[in-house]
Amino acid sequence: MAIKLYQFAISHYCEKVRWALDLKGVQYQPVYLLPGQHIKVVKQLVDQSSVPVLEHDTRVIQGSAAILDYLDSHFPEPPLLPTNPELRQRALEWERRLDSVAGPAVRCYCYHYLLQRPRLVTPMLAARTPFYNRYLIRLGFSRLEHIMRKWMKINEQTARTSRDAMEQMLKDLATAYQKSDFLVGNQFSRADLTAAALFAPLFQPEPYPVPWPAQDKLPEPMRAWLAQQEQALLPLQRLYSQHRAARPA
Ligand SMILES: N[C@@H](CCC(=O)N[C@@H](CS)C(=O)NCC(=O)O)C(=O)O
Repeated sequence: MAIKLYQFAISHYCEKVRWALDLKGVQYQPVYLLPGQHIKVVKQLVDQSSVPVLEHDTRVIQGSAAILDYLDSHFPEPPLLPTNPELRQRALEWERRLDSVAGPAVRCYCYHYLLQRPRLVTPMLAARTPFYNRYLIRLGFSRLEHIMRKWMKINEQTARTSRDAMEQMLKDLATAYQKSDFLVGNQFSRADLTAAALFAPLFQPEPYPVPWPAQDKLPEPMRAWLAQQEQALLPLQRLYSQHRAARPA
């Protein structure tokens, strides 16, 4: 049976898994879901509704870190972790911190501003799903915005705390990348992959399958803050261009 990845095109946790699959050259069938409509589909596979979810034969794995573990054990080349146990531990610690702090902060901050621009965010939310979903979203946009803000606790205050959390994390990453090309040891690992994938919405790389908005269309506070972060995002952009293999045709 083919490997299926249930996902949102826009989700940076899903991008983490897409990247790992592409890096390992694993062929898979992407199942792009529309936020909201995904619940019914995903809950047929697992109890919780969050994506990414990987289905392989009879196995269903939910959550980007668990999926990376699974991929490394079933498709070992190239490995996503160093062989040295201490370095492995350090890579996993980076990943845990990035998953729990950077992931939610990037999402909260970006949605806070993008939801103020329905025309920009609608094609991003509906990316890779049937074209009529764009009209569905536009028709029910205010309700969708309300649900998303309530569910993910997105408001002016949480956008500010998310911005501070991202700044701290980007400082720590910049310090690490000044010392070495990689977060752990002397090879690319899932720590680097996680950092670059979770911050990718801030530098909008080309292989990420959403129509990124032009910078000059973004709300001014977001545009100004992104301009300030340009330097700090460079090491992550470099990782992206050097290690993000394109999806096999
Ligand atoms: N820690 C999880 C986070 C996954 C997550 O937050 N997924 C979001 C999209 S970015 C989601 O599916 N939200 C909708 C839901 O939970 O139903 C992971 O690493 O996969």
